[in-house]
Order: sequence, then structure tokens, then C-alpha cells
Amino acid sequence: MNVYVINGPNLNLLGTREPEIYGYDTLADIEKRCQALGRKHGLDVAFLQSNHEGTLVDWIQQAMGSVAAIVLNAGAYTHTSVAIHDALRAYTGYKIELHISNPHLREPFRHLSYVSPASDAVVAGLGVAGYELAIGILPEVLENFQH
Ligand code: CA2
Repeated sequence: MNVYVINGPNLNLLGTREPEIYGYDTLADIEKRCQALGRKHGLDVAFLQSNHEGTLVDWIQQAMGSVAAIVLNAGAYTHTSVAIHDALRAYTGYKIELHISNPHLREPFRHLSYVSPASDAVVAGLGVAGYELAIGILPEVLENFQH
């Protein structure tokens, strides 16, 4: 089964700045661990990152039909993007919204998510371990998921 882990703007900077919020791992470190874990569970994990809203929308659209689940850290677009919300609504596979930090403990502008109402589950505030937790739970939730 195919899985997309989609990362939005500035997440390419992980491990280089603001380690007190986002930790010391780079996105490449997280990608390696998610792909290794995916292999153990028979999941083919494609790890993607873009700073561009339209590219994120394109990937969500491309997932339709061939990708069983999307794990999405939309970054700051979480709080602004109706386009990503609409693309997620149209995607009928399983969707996990993911955040490294807990946006509800941060500035008020991070408290609104356009991704949450279009997602099946949310992982937030567990640091970069959230990515592996999301991948690790997929076999169980996909077994019972019907769209
Ligand atoms: O906690 C998360 O994962 C966020 O999605 C991260 C976004 C933020 O806008 C959301 O409110 C919560 C920001 C990603 C920026 O990542 C950086 C990583 C290292 C250095 C600078 C930015």
C-alpha cells in the first residue's frame, strides 16, 4: 500500500533553526525512519515537501486512487488554506493531520486549522516522533477504514 507524507512550507528547515520548538532532526532523518517503519508494515512511504500551496494541492489530487493514506503537515498553510481543505475533502483515502508542536499552545492565529475538519485524525505536540506514530498506526486504521 502507498502512503504520502506531505510537508508544507519551511519544514525543509527542520533541524537547522528553532530546535526548541521543532527539535534537531532534519526532514531527511525523519524520512529515513518513516520509510524503514513503512517497509516493516508493508507500506511504501513517499516523503514530500514543498513551500508552494499549489504543489501541495497537486500532490493531494495525485494521491486519489493510488494512495491509501496521507499524513499531512501543511505547516502555516494549515491556518490559511481553503484550497488544501477542498483538496483534502475530495480525497477519499485516510487522512492524518500532523503537527510537530501543539498549535493550541502557541499564538492564537495557529488555533484555527482548515485541515482538521477535512481529516480523519490529528497528531500534534509529540515532536517529530509524531511522524512515526502516524505511520505506525496506519495498518490498524486502514484495516477498518472504508471510504
Ligand atoms: O508544529 C508544526 O508542525 C507546524 O505545522 C509547523 C509550522 C507552523 O506554521 C504550524 O503552526 C505548526 C511551521 C513549520 C516551520 O518549520 C520550521 C522548522 C525549522 C525552522 C523554522 C521553521
